[in-house]
Amino acid sequence: MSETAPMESRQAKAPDPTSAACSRMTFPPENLVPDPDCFAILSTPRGPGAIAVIDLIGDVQAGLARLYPANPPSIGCLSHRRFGNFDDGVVAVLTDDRAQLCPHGGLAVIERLKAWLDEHKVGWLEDASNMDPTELFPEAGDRVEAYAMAALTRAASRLAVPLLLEQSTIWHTTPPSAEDLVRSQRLRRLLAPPRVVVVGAPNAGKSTLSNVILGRTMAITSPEPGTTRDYVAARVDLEGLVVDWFDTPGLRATDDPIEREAIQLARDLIASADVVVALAAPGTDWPDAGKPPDIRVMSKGDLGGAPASGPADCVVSASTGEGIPELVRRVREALVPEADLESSRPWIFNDRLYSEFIAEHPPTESAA
Ligand SMILES: Nc1nc2c(ncn2[C@@H]2O[C@H](COP(=O)(O)OP(=O)(O)O)[C@@H](O)[C@H]2O)c(=O)[nH]1
Ligand SMILES: [Mg+2]
Repeated sequence: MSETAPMESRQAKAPDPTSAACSRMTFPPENLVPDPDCFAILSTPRGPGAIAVIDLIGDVQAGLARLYPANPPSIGCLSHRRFGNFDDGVVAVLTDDRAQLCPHGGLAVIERLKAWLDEHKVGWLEDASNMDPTELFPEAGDRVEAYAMAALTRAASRLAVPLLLEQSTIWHTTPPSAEDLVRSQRLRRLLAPPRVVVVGAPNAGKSTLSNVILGRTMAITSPEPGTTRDYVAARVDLEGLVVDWFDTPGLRATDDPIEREAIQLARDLIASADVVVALAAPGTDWPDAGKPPDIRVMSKGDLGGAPASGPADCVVSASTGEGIPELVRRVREALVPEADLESSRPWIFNDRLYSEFIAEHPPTESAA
């Protein structure tokens, strides 16, 4: 890659000093150590990856001059650079207060990079959630877009992407109001994965069903009741909605102290669940989950019959795959209804943004 290739995108717009966004800008951000003049923020998720993106903010030119004293990269340039003696990658200087370092991804490289930045007095912001998104995304056209871009970097579900991209337009044409709060809260499940907890008696088929939904072996299944001794969790994409899926030990009375503790953990999990899926095999009872389940599923549908104590919402067979797409659809609908996704009303995806909006646009007497 050329040392002097011009930047093609992400050029910051000239700040409008009269805009609300400008008047609220603070640097360094509150609650953060103000010593260094330049800070780094990891903008890609912490974990293995091909490339990581680290944003530099503050007096970026001063920071880069310390990192590359012989030939500091200049504004508007993309260049291929060494990071200390441990990695190489791309440095993009967007403006005098904004640059990006793109080393190889992975925890070891990031840890080395952190130490290298520290040696050169570039601060590390562990948590960027206190920061004003207009500082992190100077290319955003307005505050709603800046907040939406910040949310996009963390959103778990791909269904969040089109919704976040249209919020700036929607907020301007249809101001958000209290009537949008409940739907907005459900839609936040697209940002942070909600919890789906599967409960049922031992041998109901919870682990077999969970394995089919996850497409891999997450829990040992066996005809021996009590095989799953602790709950097991995995993150799974249910056709665009990412959830944390929990398989639990069978709920039953037991004298085994370890199993009792595991069942108590499962009960705590049920209390914190966004959706509880109760499973009962043909001829068996629904489990006592401590609260009414959101979806009642008869398992082992290939065996025929019906649950002993009341009808099921749907029937699945982990053996034949029957009913699994319908169960996935029901879980999705219970968490984020299709109507929420299709709504053309604003999504209040961030509380701070909404508070600022209300402060600037107080409800009028007639609307109140
Ligand atoms: N016929 C049939 N058997 C199943 C089905 N799902 C699970 N089983 C069997 O039921 C037993 C208990 O299953 P498991 O998933 O370990 O139950 P758990 O205790 O609820 O986790 C195992 O022998 C499974 O092979 C199914 O859909 N059809
Ligand atoms: Mg099990």
